[in-house]
Amino acid sequence: MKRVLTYGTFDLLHYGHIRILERAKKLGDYLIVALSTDEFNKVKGKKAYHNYETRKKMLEALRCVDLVIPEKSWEQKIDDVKNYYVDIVVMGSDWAGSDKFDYLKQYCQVIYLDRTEGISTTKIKNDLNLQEPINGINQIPNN
Ligand code: C2G
Repeated sequence: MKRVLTYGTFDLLHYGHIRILERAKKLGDYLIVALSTDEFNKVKGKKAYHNYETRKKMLEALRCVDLVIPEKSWEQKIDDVKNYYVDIVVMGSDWAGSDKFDYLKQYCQVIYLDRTEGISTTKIKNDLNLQEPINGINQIPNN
């Protein structure tokens, strides 16, 4: 059982996200997504359109995702790799060589996959000229 781990905000889920998740899954048998919490997004300087619970539900609905865990800090990755017996950490090529990931090579494989050109959450927001969400209308119902 080869276990793969990836990290991200995955806001306004789009085909660039789907492509990296599907390619990551193909590298092993079990895919864990460490999803940035709303609080950690603030640390990253990001404000997600969907909150953590909504982003988590959307990822959990994907056939290629086996488990979603919270990403709460930059420093949790070694513990994640050890606690979840991770064989491979996968990230998009925009993270290639980053000091946020390359150090994990002493604990597991680190693979960077080509980022999908032409799509990003920021592009979607800009193209739609999205305003701040009106409370409640953009959350997945609990049922
Ligand atoms: N991605 C991609 N192609 C795109 C957009 C994103 O391959 N067009 C990949 C990114 O490279 C990343 C993943 O999708 O591997 C998630 O992207 P984001 O949600 O933007 O995550 P990011 O802000 O890069 O957070 O600790 C690491 C961070 O949490 C990563």
